Amino acid sequence: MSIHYNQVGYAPHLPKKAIITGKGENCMILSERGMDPSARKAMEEGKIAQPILSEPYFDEASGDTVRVADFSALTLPGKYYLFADSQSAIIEIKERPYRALSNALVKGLYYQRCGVELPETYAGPYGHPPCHLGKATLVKDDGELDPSTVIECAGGWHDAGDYGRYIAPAAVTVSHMLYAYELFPGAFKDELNIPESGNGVPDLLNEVRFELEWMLKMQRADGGLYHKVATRFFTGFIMPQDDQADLWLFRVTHTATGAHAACAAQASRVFRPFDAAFADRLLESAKKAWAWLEANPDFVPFTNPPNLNSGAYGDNNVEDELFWASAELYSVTGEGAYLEALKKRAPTVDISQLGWRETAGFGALCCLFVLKDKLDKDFLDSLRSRFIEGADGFLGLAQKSGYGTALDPGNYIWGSSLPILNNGIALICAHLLTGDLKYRDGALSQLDYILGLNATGYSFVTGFGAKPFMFPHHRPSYADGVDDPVPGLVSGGPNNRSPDGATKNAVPPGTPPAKFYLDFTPSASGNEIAIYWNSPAIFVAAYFDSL
Ligand code: 9MR
Ligand code: ZN
Repeated sequence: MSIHYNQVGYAPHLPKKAIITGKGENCMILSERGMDPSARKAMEEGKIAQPILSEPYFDEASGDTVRVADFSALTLPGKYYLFADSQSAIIEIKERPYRALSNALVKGLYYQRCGVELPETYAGPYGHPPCHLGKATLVKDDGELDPSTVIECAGGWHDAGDYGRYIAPAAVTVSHMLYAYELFPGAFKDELNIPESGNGVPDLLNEVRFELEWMLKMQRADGGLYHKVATRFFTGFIMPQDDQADLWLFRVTHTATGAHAACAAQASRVFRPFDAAFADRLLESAKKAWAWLEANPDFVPFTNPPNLNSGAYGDNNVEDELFWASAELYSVTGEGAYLEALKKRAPTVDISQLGWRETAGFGALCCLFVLKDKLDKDFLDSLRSRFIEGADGFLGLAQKSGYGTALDPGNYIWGSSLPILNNGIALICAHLLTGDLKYRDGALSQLDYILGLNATGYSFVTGFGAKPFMFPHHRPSYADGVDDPVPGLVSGGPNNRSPDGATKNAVPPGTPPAKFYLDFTPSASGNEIAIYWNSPAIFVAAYFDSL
């Protein structure tokens, strides 16, 4: 029997629920010592709502029989005991519970910065000297080096628990963050304590620019984007500055070039009011990337050359990147050729996806929010109804799940946090488009999930909640000599579909999908962190912070 709840806290005016896996006997809310005096008084007077307990329900993904304890009626800020079946959990209701979280998730990316020192002033005990400053040499498809191409490409964020830097995932990370900024700018202030803080630009944008400057370096003169830069093999669990192996550069790919074209065009739109020269550079770069794609219409998917093992980020379809790029480029240029490309591909792509592989959802956000007054009504109406249909599907998944999780039980893949949070983004956008609260509430359950309301009972954000995961598959967290992991990082989460050897050995066979998780460092398949797991969490947390 256990109680699962949002360990970071509940906002007074939003729905509140916890999950109880026992019978829920004597389910009640009691005052806690930290309670706000007005809440204590209200409780003494018997005015505070008690949870409404649902009937038992079998949750397929976890194998748990669960009851929902709904205490939405309780709105007074304070700390409380939620009590059931002789167990208790301390829940907190407070104003703006997700402010610190949303900031920390952006700061989490600061800690991933490569090619620069992270001084103690900004990084505290997690600082380190600069890393990966060497030039990168192109590797050919047969795995041999080509010394005729050597480039300087320092900067950007380490992708994940490894030290590779990859363009396609970088682009979607940036875009999640930029859409969060474009849709609710009020959530982002200048308070992250990063080197650029105080420069008059919101810190979210300062952090994003660090990645964009690196992406610009990864563009070849003809406009194509190199797929990635990494050492030949994943290094051991050492600090980044100790990773001295040569850097290898991987060939220009369609998917990297398409994702970059889209992301750079969007960034030019967002940065224009702050820095017109930077916006011009971004737009130039986006147009060049698009021109490369036009000049190279034969799509060649990327696979890793032999005898090396950094992340592949293989993707067999570039249509979604092209759709996305055409939307962003049309929004900043108004040129007919981009509109034509946008309309041509719109019917063929899955506009509900916002992942590193399937990206057409970003193009849909551009059409539905940025271009809404510039596209014809029929086109927009059809896109809008398809988008809402997708969100209805995600809401259906959440309603079928005992924990309210918007994921099919058969879909606990590597990085399950990504589809869960992306579905949260789609639900938020459906709410913004329709005003219907059912979508907002469905999205909130995805934030609850990440913060502990899930079958594992862990908060999947380092440093947040009563029981945060402690042992990410993250080289600096392991090697830095600090007990606590680097804060503000999101775990990939349960994955029974493609467990690595270490995880398979450690998790009993037959463990249900939503529990196929171990908080231990070797688990690359279930407990790594990644920049594009932080970024959708930034979107969702910042949205609920902005309400
Ligand atoms: O997030 C990626 C996931 O969708 C894939 O299934 C997995 C295996 O190919 O790779 C994940 O990405 C990893 C990347 O390849 C290398 N850096 C760490 C990433 C997160 O685990
Ligand atoms: Zn580095």
